[in-house]
Amino acid sequence: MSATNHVRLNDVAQARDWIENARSIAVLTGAGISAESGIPTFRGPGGFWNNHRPEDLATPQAFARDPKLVWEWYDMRRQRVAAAKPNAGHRALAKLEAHAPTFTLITQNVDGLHHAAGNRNIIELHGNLWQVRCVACCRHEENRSVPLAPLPPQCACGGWMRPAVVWFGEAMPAEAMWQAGLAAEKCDVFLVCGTSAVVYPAAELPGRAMSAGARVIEVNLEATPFSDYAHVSLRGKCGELLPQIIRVPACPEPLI
Ligand code: BV8
Ligand code: ZN
Repeated sequence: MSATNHVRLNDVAQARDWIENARSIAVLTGAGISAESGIPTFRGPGGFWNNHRPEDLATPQAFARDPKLVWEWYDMRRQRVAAAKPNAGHRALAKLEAHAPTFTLITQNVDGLHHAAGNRNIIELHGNLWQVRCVACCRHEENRSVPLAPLPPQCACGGWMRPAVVWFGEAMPAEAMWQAGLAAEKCDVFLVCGTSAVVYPAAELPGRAMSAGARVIEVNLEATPFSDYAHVSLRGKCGELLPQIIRVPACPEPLI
C-alpha cells in the first residue's frame, strides 16, 4: 500500500461528512478505545504487569510453563473489566450502529465493553475474557463471569481451563476473520479506533478496506504505521473525537 493519498490530518468535518453519508460502515477497535474506561492498553503505560510484557504472557508457551502466573494476569484484567463501564467512545459507536444502514464492529479487545455499550453486530477477533476453554481433550467451553478461585480453574473432566482468547502464535478464528474481511471489503467507510496497528492479521483490515475503495478514517492518540495511509487521521482520544464525528441523534430509549 503506497501513501499516495494526501492524508487529511485532524479533518473532523470531513470525517463527519463521510460517516453521515455512508451506506455501509465497518469499524476496527483496539485497546485504546477502552483506555478511558480505565483498562490499560497493551503497549502503553500500565501495559506491563509485574514486569511482564503482555506479549510474554499471552502465549500458549507461557501458559504451559506457568498456568497460574498467566491466570493471575487474566484474573487481574477480569477484575478491572468487571469494574469498568463503557466510555463516550464506546457509546458513540453504539449510536452509530443504531443509525447506520449497514454496520459491523470488529474488535481486537477481549473486554466485552462494546456489547455493554449496546453494540450488537460485533466480531471479537481475539475472543473474550469471560469465556474459558478446557485444554484437555474434552475442549469444553463456557462463560465464567464469576471469580475463579482457585487458579487455574478446572474443568469437570479434571483438565485445566484457559482463557478462550487468541494468543500470539495461535491461529485466528477462521469464521470471525472471514466475516471481518468481508465487512472491510464491502464497506464504504472504515473507522480504525485506538489501535497501534501492529498486531496481524487484524492490522491488515484497514488496508483491505482501502484497497476495496473504502474511505478510511483513523482515530488514535498517537501516530501509527497506518497514519500516513489513512484518508483522514484524527489525533486524540476516542472518547472525545468519536462523539464529534458521529453526530447522530441519540438512539431512542428502548421501548420497555
Ligand atoms: C497469527 C488476545 C498465525 C489476548 C491478542 C505478520 C507480520 C508480523 C507479525 C505477525 C504476522 N502474522 C502473525 C504475526 C505474529 C503476531 C503478531 O502480529 N505479533 C505482533 C506483536 C508483531 N500475530 C499473531 O500471533 C496472531 N496469530 O497470526 O497466527 C498462525 C496461522 C496458522 C496457525 C498458527 C498460527 C494472533 C494475534 C492475536 C494475539 N492476541 N490479544 C489478550 O488480549 O489477552 S493481541 C493484543 O494486541 C490485544 O488483542 C490488543 O487489542 C492487540 C492489538 O493491540 P492494540 O489493541 O492496538 O493495543 P496497543 O496497546 O498496541 O495500542 C493501543 C493504541 O491506542 C495506541 O496506539 C495508543 O496510542 C492508542 N490510545 C491509547 N489511549 C487512547 C488511544 N487512542 C484513542 N483514545 C485513547 N484514549
Ligand atoms: Zn475438560
